[in-house]
Amino acid sequence: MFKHTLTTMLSALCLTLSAQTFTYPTPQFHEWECTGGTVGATATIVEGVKGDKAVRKYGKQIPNRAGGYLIVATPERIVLVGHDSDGLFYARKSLEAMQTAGEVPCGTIRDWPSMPDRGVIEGFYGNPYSHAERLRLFEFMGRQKMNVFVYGPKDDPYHRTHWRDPYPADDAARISELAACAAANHVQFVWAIHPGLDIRWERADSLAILHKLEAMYSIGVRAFCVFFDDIGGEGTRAEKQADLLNYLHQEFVARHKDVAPLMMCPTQYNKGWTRGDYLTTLGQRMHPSVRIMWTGNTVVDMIDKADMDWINAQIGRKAYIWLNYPVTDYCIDHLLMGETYGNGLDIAPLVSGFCSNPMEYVEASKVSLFSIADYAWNTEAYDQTASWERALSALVPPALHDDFRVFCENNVDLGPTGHGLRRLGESPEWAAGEPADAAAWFARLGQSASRLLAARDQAPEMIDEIAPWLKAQRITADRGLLVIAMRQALQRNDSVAFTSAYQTYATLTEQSRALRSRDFEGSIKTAAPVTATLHVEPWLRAEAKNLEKAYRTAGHQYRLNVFPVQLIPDGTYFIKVDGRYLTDLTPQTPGAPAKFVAERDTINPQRQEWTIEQCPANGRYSLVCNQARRYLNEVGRFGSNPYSELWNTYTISKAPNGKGYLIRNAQNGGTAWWCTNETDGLGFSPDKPAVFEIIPVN
Ligand code: LOG
Repeated sequence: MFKHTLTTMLSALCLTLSAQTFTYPTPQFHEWECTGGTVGATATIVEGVKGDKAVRKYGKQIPNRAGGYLIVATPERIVLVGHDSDGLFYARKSLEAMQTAGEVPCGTIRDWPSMPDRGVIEGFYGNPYSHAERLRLFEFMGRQKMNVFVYGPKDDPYHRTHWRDPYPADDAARISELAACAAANHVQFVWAIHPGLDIRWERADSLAILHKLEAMYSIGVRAFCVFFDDIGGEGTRAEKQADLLNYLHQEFVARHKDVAPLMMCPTQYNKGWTRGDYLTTLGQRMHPSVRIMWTGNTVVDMIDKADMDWINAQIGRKAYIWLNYPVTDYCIDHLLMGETYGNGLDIAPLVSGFCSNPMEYVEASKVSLFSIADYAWNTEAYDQTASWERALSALVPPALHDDFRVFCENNVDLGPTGHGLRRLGESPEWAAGEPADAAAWFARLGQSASRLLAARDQAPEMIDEIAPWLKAQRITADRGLLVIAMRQALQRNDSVAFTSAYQTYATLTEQSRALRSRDFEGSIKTAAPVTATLHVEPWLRAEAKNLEKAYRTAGHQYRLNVFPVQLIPDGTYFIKVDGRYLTDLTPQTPGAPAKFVAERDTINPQRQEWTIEQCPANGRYSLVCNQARRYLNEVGRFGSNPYSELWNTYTISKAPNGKGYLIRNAQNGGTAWWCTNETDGLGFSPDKPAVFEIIPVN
């Protein structure tokens, strides 16, 4: 009785702290049989859990799964029956969702979770969530039927760098409140410790961890995890990690009646990083109740059945998925607001849990978290688009829905990164190139950003987070309109209008580059928001450059100085160092190195002739040898992969003494200066550039 009252008080507390919720869409139930008609406004509600007298007659219909529930709705009565107290809670959440969506149809719902653990892992580098953000998140998770929150922010010192130290009293009180609020929302609060950076495998450190766990227990935490990710050296030893977890299992979990089985994140937490017998050692040596986390084939990956079969065989148990999506700590200039897709619909029986590591922007992350919750609850029936649509209507009021949709559609892809994940579907109207009415498209893009910024009060938490990206969106829209104005001016031969549009375009581009998201002093830096980077931004840059070229070609002389300096005009050149020519000596050999040769090649002069062009999209230069039209790649060879603007364009600058040029790899090709190597080929140096002559061939 007391427990019930306490829980009610806590959930009231959480509700008063919560953000506004909007039309909450009806979830996708496992079984829903509608019998026609709707439930009357004065219908009575009967509640119970399996075995309760009031609901005894429904016993056989209740799904026999932890967290499962039954709803029987007739015009006069709604019966909510949980398989257990979680199930009853979910029955209430489903009823609430149906009520906010409209009238409740009569019929029978049988529903249960596909995956046992479904949740969020605050495991990113960057600003940890604030206390209020976490309280709001737990309420959202309860509504979405997520049941696990793993607390492991990389930038909480008491989690990682100063793991041995106890939390100061204020922090401890907040964590205690978090654990209680999570519980009130049927979310298990899992506190993680990250000792691997400096752990010593000796008794003092085992005890230090044990004491820290006991301290967290004393403030109400009942579930624990040990992280060994992103470390090197001593901490990475599988047998030592396993022994530590076994020790904690025996000395801590087994001695408390109410502590959940342990979880751990291994050092080799993805297949790409798997070496030797690390995983099998963990699997064989560690107590079978310990759940082992796994991010997939790489750090950032979606998970399918073959992946699960592989890892489960290694560790002798079902892996607990740590999905690195929509986390952006490795691509902080982007927001990931698109559909959540790519995870197998057949893996539910193979996982022990499924948690998402989100962005440091908690509200923006909810678009994806909403869908991950849908996916983990009813995996087989998951529909990425329908779920995304439902998420949008749950997260902003109806009046903002269309504008928010435009925003989300234009923040989908994360661009090329070392982790390799890309996301399809951004700016859908641009998928096949410039849309028929690009001006209307840009106008709508700008208006929707302005309206959302002006509507801040209607969804303050969300709009405050995305405001820097909305500002970027507004500038992108204006730049788009200016590029179209340039095109029209050129058609009219109006050089004044053309150059002034260009200048405004250039100013806005600079303004956009100067935008910053909120400050952060920890392990990652402030984000410089970018938007619509998959189709629209490259189009803008290329189009502006092409129009400038067309303007020059048409013979306009007016204010040519407004255009960016092109150090090397597009053309054909010799590239020389110390009097030697850069040459394609072996044009038939794929991937052969370019060589420096002392003599002019008079038989095949094109072997030493290079087409140098400024890339209209990024202002850097590509270098292509005229012998076989092969481009030079970032390791000084003739590339055999498809040419890439990101990898295969170079920065060219004047040498400090004004004679000759320095050439440098850029962006994905790294930042190495070009020099020469011992085999007469191109070398690379972090600090000793060679000075090249770039001489026009004429
Ligand atoms: C970290 C994680 C980070 C994520 C994405 C794991 C297990 N650890 O490469 O804290 O948010 O990748 O950058 C990680 O994923 N390391």
